[in-house]
Amino acid sequence: MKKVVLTYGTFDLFHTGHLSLLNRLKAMGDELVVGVTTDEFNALRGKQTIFGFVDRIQIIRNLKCVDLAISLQNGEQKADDIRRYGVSIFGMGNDWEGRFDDLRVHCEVIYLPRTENISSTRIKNLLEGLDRTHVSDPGKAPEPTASIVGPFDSQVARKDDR
Ligand code: C2G
Repeated sequence: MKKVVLTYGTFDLFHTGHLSLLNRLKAMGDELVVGVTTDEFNALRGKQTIFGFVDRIQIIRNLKCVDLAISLQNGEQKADDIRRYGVSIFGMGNDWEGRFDDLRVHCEVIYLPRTENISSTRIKNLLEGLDRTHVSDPGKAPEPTASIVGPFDSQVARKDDR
């Protein structure tokens, strides 16, 4: 039987931390289903994104490691999604450690280590600190882009080499 893995996220300003998490989750099963938060759900939980839902889900849908992208419209749909897609493993980054343990009655729940030093918030903060000079000469920026990219795991590197 196919092993289906499920995860959820906002995935604003998609970055290598997101990619690493999705690749590691895909490697744990045969199919990866990813739920992307809608703009309405984000508004309810006080989260504002740079990119809207349509752009965020397009990026997720087009990733090699993603088999199906769905919307996450509220906090209550998780058990239904697990049933609907025949999910064996529900996985999130460990900033969510313990927060989804109630789903253990439906499937295995795992929390994977987050990639250090990169996040959508950090990118937003970096962009806020840039002015015209930095945009035309990024080397002069107070925090060069390279410094916000965390260690790229070997699995992602291998996929890129193919
Ligand atoms: N992530 C990661 N490493 C980073 C940044 C994020 O592994 N450096 C992981 C997070 O732990 C999360 C996933 O990437 O599992 C998506 O992160 P966000 O886009 O920040 O999503 P979030 O707002 O945490 O949405 O109901 C659950 C929410 O939908 C989760």
